[in-house]
Amino acid sequence: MMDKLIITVAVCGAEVTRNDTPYIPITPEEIAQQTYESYLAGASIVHLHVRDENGNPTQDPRIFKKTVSLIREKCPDMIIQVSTGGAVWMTPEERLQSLEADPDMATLTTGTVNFGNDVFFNSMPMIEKFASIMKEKGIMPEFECFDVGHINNAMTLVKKGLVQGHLHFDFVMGVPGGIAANARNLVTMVDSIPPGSTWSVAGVGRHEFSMAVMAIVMGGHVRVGLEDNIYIEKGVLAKSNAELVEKVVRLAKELGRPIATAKEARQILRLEERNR
Ligand code: KMH
Ligand code: ZN
Repeated sequence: MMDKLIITVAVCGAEVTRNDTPYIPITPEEIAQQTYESYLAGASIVHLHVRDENGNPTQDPRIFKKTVSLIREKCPDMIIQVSTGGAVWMTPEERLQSLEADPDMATLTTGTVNFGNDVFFNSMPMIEKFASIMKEKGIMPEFECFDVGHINNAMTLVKKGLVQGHLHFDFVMGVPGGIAANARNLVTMVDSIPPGSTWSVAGVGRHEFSMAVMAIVMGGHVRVGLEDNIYIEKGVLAKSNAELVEKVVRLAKELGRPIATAKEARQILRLEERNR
C-alpha cells in the first residue's frame, strides 16, 4: 500500500522576484503566513529560503531563526526544511548558515548543475562537508537531485557513513541545464534509488502539476510552491502558495491518494527515530 502523500511547499526560493509575481512572500511574517495557509491546505513540510530587507536572497541566520520561530508558533508540528542551496552566487560557508536555525531537515544538493545561465556549484568535498555537519547536528538531509548522477553522489555519502538512517530524495526536474521533466526520466530517477527510500518530485515551471500527478500515482511525494512555479494554470498567476497546495490536494483526492498530516509525514520519513 502506498504511504499517504507528503506535500512540501517551497514558499519563496531565491530567484523569483516581485517583478515576476506580486504574490511572492518576502518578509519573515509574510513567509510564515503563507506557510501557515499552506499547512492548513495540506502541506506538511516547508522548504525554506529567506530574503533580506531588500527582497534579496540571504542565508542570514538571524532571519532564518526569526522565520523558523514564527512558523513554529503557527504550525508547531510542521516539518521545517531549510535550504542549504541558497542562491548560485553564495559561498558554501554562507549557505551553511541556515543550519543554525535548528531545522528538522535541510536540503543537500548532491551535484553541480547548470542553472539557466548560471552554475549551481556543489563539488564532492563540499557535499561531504555539508553532509557531515548535518549528521553532527542531527538534521535529516533531503537529497536534492537535479540529474541522475546526483543520486550516485548521494549513495557515495551513504557508503562513507556521512548519511545514516532513512533516505529521502527530491527530484528537481525541468531546471534549464538539469534533467528534463518527463515520465521516462522520472522512472529512471525512481529506479536509481535504493528500495525503502522515499522520494518527492519538484516539477519546475509548467511541469509542476504534470510531475505532481505522476508522483501521486507512482507512490512518491510532491513539492509545489512559488519557488518552482508561479502559475496556477497557463497564464494565470497563483495568488498564494496555498492555492498551489490546494490544487495538489484536489488532484490527489481525484486519484484516491490520501494526504499525510505533519505527524504522519514525520512517521513516513522516520524523523522521530533520529537522535536529536
Ligand atoms: N536556489 C537554487 C540555486 C535548495 O534549496 O537546496 C538552489 C535551491 C536548492 O533552491
Ligand atoms: Zn530551494
